[in-house]
Amino acid sequence: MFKKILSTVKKEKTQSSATESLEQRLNEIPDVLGKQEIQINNNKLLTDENSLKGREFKLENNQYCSQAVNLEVYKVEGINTVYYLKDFITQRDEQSINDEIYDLPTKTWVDLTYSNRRLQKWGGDVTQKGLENQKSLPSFLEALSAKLYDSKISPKKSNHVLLNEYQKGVGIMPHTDGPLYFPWVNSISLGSDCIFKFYKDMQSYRDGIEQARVLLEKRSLIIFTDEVYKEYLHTIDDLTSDIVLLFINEDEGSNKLIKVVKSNVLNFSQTNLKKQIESLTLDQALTEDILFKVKDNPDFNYCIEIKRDKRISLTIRYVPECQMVSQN
Ligand SMILES: O=C(O)CCC(=O)C(=O)O
Repeated sequence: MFKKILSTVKKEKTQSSATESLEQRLNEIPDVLGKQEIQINNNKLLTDENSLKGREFKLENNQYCSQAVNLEVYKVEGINTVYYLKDFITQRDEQSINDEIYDLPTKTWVDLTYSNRRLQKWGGDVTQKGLENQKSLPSFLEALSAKLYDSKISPKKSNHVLLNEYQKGVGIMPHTDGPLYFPWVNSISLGSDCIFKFYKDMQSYRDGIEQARVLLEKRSLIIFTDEVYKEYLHTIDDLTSDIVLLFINEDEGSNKLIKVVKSNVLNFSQTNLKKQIESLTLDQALTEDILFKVKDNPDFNYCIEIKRDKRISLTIRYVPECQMVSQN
């Protein structure tokens, strides 16, 4: 088990399979977002509007509903304009949203030919001219868009959602979301945790110099905006598990509750994982194979392996509507 983790760590250092196939993927897709949109349009995404009518969807109330949310509280330390909100939706909501997604007519899924990932696009077509063929969102997505706007988390009422379904082991290549969206992404994770990485540019990605690593737990919301939206690339590696590295103060003793001093994921202190780990003693965590020793690393002495599962992300954004061109 330990050997396996070490080899995963090594694999991560060499940037894994995402890098191996990157050149090939980039040659295939000069403009990632553009290609994605073309792919969708070519598939003539036909939504059975009638099947969506009359469905009412209500989210459960939680801490993000009662009053205006002060986003600064959720800022990820160490990178500007990235915010992490754990448990943005409840477990029951996660299940109901999942049910809604798989109740949708199957023709709403678009298989991406260049990736083992499929997606649904809701709200209309994102074009150079803005949002065309605008359609209202299905009730469950409208409820999420409203929750983000009503809680003052999102400055715009989102009108567009990309729903990505990742099988275990599948990620997304490094990309920016491009200039067609308002530069503010709300992304909700369902079904699985994963590590989300930011790179300053493609050269940094090629050189393996990452800017930030953020753990996205299921039911969480990540927001990125401004410079990080416009300039940085974001990506999820094609891995079946993610490794979170930790530095734990061993002087505390092995039968005292764990205290994590630092981690390689910037938002560690904001996660449920921190709570879970720090409710255990070092002895417990080691004997239960929750924590593993890391050798020969001056910065981190333990790690956790988080197995991936099938994951769905909801990328909820605002696209400015088409400008009306005067006929005169
Ligand atoms: O799965 C995610 O969280 C990210 C999705 C994404 O990057 C995108 O839709 O552009």
